[in-house]
Amino acid sequence: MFSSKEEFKKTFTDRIESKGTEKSLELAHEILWEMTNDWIQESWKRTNQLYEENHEKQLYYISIEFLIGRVLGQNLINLNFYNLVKEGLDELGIELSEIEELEIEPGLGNGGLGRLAACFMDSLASLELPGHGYGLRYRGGLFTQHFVNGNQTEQPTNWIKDKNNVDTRREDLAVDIPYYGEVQLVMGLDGMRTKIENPEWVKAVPYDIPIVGANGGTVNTLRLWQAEVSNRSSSVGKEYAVYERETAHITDRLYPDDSLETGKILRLKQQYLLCSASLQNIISNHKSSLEKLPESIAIQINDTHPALAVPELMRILIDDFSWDWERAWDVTTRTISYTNHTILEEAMEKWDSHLIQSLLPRIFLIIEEIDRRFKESLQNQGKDDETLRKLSIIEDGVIKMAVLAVVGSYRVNGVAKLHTEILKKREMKELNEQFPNKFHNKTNGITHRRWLIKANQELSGLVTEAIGSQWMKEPERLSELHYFSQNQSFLQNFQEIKSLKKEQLIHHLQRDQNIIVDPSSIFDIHIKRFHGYKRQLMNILHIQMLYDRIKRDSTYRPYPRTFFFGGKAAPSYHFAKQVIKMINTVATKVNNDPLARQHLHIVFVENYNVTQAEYLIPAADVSEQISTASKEASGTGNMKFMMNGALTIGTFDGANVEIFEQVGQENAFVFGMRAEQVMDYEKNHSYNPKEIIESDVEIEKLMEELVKGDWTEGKANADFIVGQLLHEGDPYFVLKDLQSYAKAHEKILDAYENPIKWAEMGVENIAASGIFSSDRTIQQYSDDVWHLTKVPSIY
Ligand code: C3B
Repeated sequence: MFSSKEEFKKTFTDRIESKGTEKSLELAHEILWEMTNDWIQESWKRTNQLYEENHEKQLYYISIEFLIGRVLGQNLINLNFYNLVKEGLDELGIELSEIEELEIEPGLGNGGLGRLAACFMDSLASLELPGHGYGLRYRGGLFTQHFVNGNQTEQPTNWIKDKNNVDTRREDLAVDIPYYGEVQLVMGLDGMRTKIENPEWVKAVPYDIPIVGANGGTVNTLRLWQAEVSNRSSSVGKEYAVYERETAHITDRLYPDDSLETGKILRLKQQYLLCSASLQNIISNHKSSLEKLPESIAIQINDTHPALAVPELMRILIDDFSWDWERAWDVTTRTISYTNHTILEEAMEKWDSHLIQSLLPRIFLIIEEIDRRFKESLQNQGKDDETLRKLSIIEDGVIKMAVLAVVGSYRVNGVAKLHTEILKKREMKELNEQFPNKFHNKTNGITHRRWLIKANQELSGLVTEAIGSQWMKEPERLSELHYFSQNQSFLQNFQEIKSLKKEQLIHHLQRDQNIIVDPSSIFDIHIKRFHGYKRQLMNILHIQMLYDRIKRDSTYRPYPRTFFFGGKAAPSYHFAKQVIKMINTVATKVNNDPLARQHLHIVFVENYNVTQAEYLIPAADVSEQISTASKEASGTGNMKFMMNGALTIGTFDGANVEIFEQVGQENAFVFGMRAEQVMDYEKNHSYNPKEIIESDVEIEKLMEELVKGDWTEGKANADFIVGQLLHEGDPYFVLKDLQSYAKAHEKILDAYENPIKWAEMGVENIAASGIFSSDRTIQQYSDDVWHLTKVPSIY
């Protein structure tokens, strides 16, 4: 972009002047955005040219969510221009961080699954691998959260502006998607074919976002589809205004629930639009060598939301290219692979057959045929009825998307070792036995470029000072920090940076929410979506126990702690919303109690998102990863905290298990039941929370207070929480693990008494975190599943 700071400053000021408008931060933002974009466009063109010339295998990652976060700062980091630009702007009296604050992050994801997809995009480009994303361009994104009387309210996030948008419209690549209509058999030159009569057409228009890899050489594409009216639909079977409204609705919002399958027609329309538009686009680029499709492309489906890619690819090959079934099936099942992200029963997608049959009649026929042929082959193998039932794609009028995805893909993976084992041994046991080599593990990762190099530039600088900069390319080299865990001056610098990041967070919160936090307190942070299994409830119950103890026991005066919460609840998830309400109520009580407030402070960060995470994670001393064992498929926040030197308090769940394995249990605070125990209790229905309450005076007292309404505002909130813990049988084992959790917290306080030792443990965490870079994950996918070849960029 510019070879020196002076050159940058000159270009920047020239461009500002040439606008001839009043100087403002907004104008500075606009100009910096344009300058960065100019540079990116060139690399983008060059990357695409290289891919075309080299005919390298391309990966297409289809995902209903891409939670990319703010873009400008990350692009400057990846282009290696961040410091130069920052210093240049400084000299012109402009704060780069303030420019960055003007960007509204596109909320195109709910949580872990969407953020994982974004990390993967960054790693693909940074490893110079030809991998692109396909997603949807939700106009209102995920909702913005506010608290009113402690209750969550939701508003759309309007991230799309008039100018300087992250994406570029590609009208030339728009495609039409048919919904409804009737399937007709027609006679073609080469035999019978099907055709959909009188469908309702919807136009899918792509918007492209450049994905800038490390050093700016490779720029891949994230293509997001937007639904619009199609001019093929001049006569639809309904009033045109209704058609217009319904069409615009399709990509209006992201479904705000990532843990509950909703079965709504609009969601199905979204899923099909994503799959059909993406596949039409992919096939139009590869139609000259369809036979070789599995050699020239790989398609990864991120969870089952894009599982309609399987029948859609079949449809295209059979109906549009006149292939026979066997040939189409062979190519489809060698092209598509699938990642499973959950074993929660309620999140497993199931679609009512009638719904698919009416909205997507041709797709329905193909799914039926896939199911029929699969069942036939199982019968020929002599499978019993029970196995047949479990393996059927369509059962009792319901289409099981996970089974469709497994049957239709060549490889299937879980996202952490424990999760993959549970899939293979329990949830998908029969499928695993049927396809013994299909299942494999790919433990999730996070991009260290956003979560360390960008979010914590100070720590990143310290690491480089100590071990050189090679770790940025090979993050596993962070292990060299191990030798610095005994180096006093390194430890001291680490502590100073932690304090600085706390100050930055405090400043941010003060500005955003007018909250004042004690920088010398322990920052204990629990940020993620609100869900029963993630057990925010256990955290707040523990704080109530601490409060009681402080009030009761005049010798108990623990070191001050600030407990941070952040996260959204799905608008229809009553349990999660009740827990949010209770946390806010408890916060008011504890924060306003003069005695307790000296030791405990509760901060609920409003509207938790990627931007907030970038403030919170580097400032953390303690990372809360306390899900009910067996429920969290992997978790990725756990990795981000570790990489920033926070210590984990956590259960043996998801990727926590591997984190403890890497860093050693002596450098973490491990507690609670194991997955096996939880699953046994569930199987035998043998957990009774009343036994815990009766045998533990502290918990008994806590329950009495809850029943009395000491911790809630209004009876409904109290009744609900008590009802969950007592009458609903405490489904997430909150009371069961509560004392073991409290003990782990005691250990945290003991450890914090020795600041040097604490810092040492933090450094050990950073040193052990390299393996959790998504560069490692992506390399493993590439080696084992996609078989991509690096395309070195020339610049
Ligand atoms: C999440 C899981 O809950 C996390 O454990 C996991 O780390 C991430 O996916 C990424 O693999 N998940 C999600 O965010 N949304 C879903 N629908 C299912 C899983």
